[in-house]
Amino acid sequence: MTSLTFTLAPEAEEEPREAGRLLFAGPVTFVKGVVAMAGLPPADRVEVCFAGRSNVGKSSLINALTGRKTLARASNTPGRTQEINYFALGESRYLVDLPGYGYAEAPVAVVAKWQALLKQYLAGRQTLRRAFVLIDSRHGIKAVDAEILKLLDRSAVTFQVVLTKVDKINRAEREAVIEQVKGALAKHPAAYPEIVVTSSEKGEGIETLRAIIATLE
Ligand SMILES: Nc1nc2c(ncn2[C@@H]2O[C@H](COP(=O)(O)OP(=O)(O)OP(=O)(O)O)[C@@H](O)[C@H]2O)c(=O)[nH]1
Ligand SMILES: [Mg+2]
Repeated sequence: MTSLTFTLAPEAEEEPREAGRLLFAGPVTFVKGVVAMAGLPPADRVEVCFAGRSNVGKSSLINALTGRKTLARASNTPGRTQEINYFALGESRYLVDLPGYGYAEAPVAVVAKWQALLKQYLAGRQTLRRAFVLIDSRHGIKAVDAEILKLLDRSAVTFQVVLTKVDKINRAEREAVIEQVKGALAKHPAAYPEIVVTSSEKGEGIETLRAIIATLE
């Protein structure tokens, strides 16, 4: 039963695909890195964020979407993004690169500070239209992810799962992780019913995601 509720996001139709292409071909600028809620820019436009465990590929996905290799800092060192980074897509949207959760190697006080900020942000940003929750396709949804999903449920923020790094797995593994995610999402009222499968490396799913972001109001 549950697996009927969730589907893979279909490829975008021509019109939203074109809207997405145009939006992301336009100017993209780094606005600021925020370390406290008071530093958030005015909530004056549609905002989407990219949340996920440390190293899942949030910054890489933003770079792939915008076609700019080094806009968001991506790295091999987990926990690299330690601020809430705001990027403006033209004048109409903010893309928000969040610090990763579930990263335990940094000093405890530092981790506690940025995890608290992450939670405040996810629960309290009025203009946040959708939280993309990135899940590494090699690992599926883990306990730390489920915790964030519960927070999003409580905050009534619609979230959409984006599987990352699918270039690293084979067909059978892909099907298995999709089934695992579908099952896990059934427990979450705030889950958007379509899962997006992506590879920032190969470009899979990027057009679809651009179209989704372009058509949010
Ligand atoms: N093969 C492959 N590697 C990827 C992909 N996306 C990201 N990576 C790699 O995964 C590592 C982490 O990527 P980041 O984009 O920095 O991850 P992040 O989620 O922003 O990490 P934090 O900011 O530390 O939370 C980097 O070495 C990337 O090159 C992908 O689609 N395919
Ligand atoms: Mg990052």
